[in-house]
Amino acid sequence: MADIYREAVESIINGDRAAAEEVARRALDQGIAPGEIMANGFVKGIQEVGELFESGELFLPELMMSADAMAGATAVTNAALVGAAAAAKGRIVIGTVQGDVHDIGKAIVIAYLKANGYEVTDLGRDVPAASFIARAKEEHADVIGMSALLTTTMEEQRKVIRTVRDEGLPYKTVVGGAPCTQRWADQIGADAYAEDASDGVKKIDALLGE
Ligand code: B1M
Repeated sequence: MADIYREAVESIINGDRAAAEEVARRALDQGIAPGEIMANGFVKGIQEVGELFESGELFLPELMMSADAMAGATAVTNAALVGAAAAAKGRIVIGTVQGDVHDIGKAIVIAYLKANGYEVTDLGRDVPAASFIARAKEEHADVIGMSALLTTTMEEQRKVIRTVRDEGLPYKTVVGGAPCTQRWADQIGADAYAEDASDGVKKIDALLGE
């Protein structure tokens, strides 16, 4: 089984979308859970890519190819998750904050939420604070989820939370993304911090009393 995880890592490092999709399908055929092949394979691959990018051993075009391969693998594994849902447990609006286009992690979080019985509205990426609020009102949301992958865009999460508080809106707020921490969530007054997709489900279940 370790071999297939290594293949998954390599498909991402090589930026090979076709290989990533093929490995994802093969893993699922072998009975490996979507979350397992993601965590032990593809996510490790994209983390390695991030480190290579940071150290200057890999450049933006290659990073983009790796991101594309990751999107391919995520689409295959997410499709295997969706459909396991029971009745809707609550309504979530979720997006990547303004100035930030990273959305691979958000796609995984959405798939987990749907698979665990939540109705999810994906606001996309580069979402202004005002749009989070407007869509939460429109959708009668229970929870606003905000993803931020850049230290420069994390502040956007605070803007949304401040509006919720200042206007006395009824939404619970959850923040996530690589630079976020429980400490950050406490600092900006978020109701919860989610480390990864399954933690997101756990935290939202707890917030909504599920
Ligand atoms: Co960018 N990028 N990137 N990037 N990128 C990072 C984030 C970086 C850490 C890389 C590095 O230097 N090591 C760095 C940020 C540094 C910093 O802020 N301190 C960086 C940079 C600098 C940039 C650019 C500025 C590069 C440039 O242009 N010079 C640029 C910014 C563009 C912008 O947003 N304005 C940029 C661009 C890109 C691509 C477009 C090429 C691509 C994104 C493609 C896409 O998403 N469609 C990309 C990628 C792929 C990465 C890395 C390598 C991988 C991110 C990822 O997909 N991780 C990343 C390095 C890293 O994170 N180690 C990096 C896998 C994913 C499964 O994890 O997103 O953390 P993650 O999601 C997890 C949890 O965090 C959590 O659950 C998810 C699933 O388990 N979670 C939530 C996330 N959101 C949640 C919301 C919730 C709950 C949980 O709400 C309820």
